[in-house]
Amino acid sequence: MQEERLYSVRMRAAKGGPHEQGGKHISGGEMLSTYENMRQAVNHLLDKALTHSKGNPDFVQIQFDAIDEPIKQIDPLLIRKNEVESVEAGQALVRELLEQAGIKREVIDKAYKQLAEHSDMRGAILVDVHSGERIDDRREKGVRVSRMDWWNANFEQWANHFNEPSYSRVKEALVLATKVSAHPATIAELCWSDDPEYITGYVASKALGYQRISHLKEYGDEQGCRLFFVDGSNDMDDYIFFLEKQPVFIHWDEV
Ligand code: WAQ
Ligand code: MG
Repeated sequence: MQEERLYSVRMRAAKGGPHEQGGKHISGGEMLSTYENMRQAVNHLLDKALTHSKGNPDFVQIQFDAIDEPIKQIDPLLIRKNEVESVEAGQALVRELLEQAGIKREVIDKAYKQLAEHSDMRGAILVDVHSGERIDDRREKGVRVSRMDWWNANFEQWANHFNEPSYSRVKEALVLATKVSAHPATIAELCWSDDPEYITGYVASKALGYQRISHLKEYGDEQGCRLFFVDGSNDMDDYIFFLEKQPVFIHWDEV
C-alpha cells in the first residue's frame, strides 16, 4: 500500500526539567510522516507542545526515525456516543462497559487504585485482568503507544460521514484506541485526558467499539487516565513491543 519510506515522529514536553529528572509531563505526540512532509509533522507537534493548557514546557524533545518494517493497516473502531449529565453518571457507565467486556469488579477497583497512586503519567498503565495487578514496571513513564497515524484526508472523510468535528484530539485518541484494541491480549481500554479543560473520555474494545462518554471528570482537573486491561497470560514483552514498535495506519473505507 505504502511505497514511500515513512518516519515515526515523536514529541514529549515537560515543565521543571525533563521527565526523567522529575519534570511534570505537559504533552506528548506521535505521528507518521513522509520525508517530504517532515516540516509539517514537526511543526504540528511543536505547536502541540507550545500551546498546551497544562502550561508552558521548559523541556521539549522532538525526534524522528525511519520505519523499515511493513505497516499494518486497520479500520477505525466504530464510534458510539454516550451523553451523561455528571461525572458520577459517566463513571457508572465506565464500570458497566468494563463489566460488559468481562472485567471483574475487584479488578476494576484495583485498577482505579493504581491510577490514584500515579498522578503524573505520560503513558499507559497495564493492568492484568486476572489479578488486577499492574503488569508494566514503568512507573510514571508507563507504556507509550507509538508508530501510528491516520492520513488527514481519510480521517476527514470519516469525520464527515459520522458527523464528528475533525479535531486532531479525536483523531489521535481513536488511532490509539484502534491500535491497542487490535491486539488480542487487550481486553479493554479506559481513558480520559489530563488536560484540565477536556472532560470527555472513552472505554474501548474490539467488541464495544470506541464508546465516547461526555463527562468523566470535572473541569480544572489535571488527573488523566490511560488504563489497558490486559490478559496477562500472553507474552507481555511481545505485547509491549507491539504497542511501542508495530507501525500501524488507520484507514477507513466508506461502505
Ligand atoms: N501512549 C500511551 N499513553 C498515552 C499516549 C500514548 N501515545 N498518549 C497519552 N497517553 C496517556 C498519558 O498518560 C496522558 O496523560 C493520558 O493518556 C491522557 O492523554 O472526544 O486527550 O492526550 O473522543 O490528554 C479522549 C476523548 C481524549 C476524545 C484523550 O488524552 C474524544 C486525550 P491525552
Ligand atoms: Mg494530555
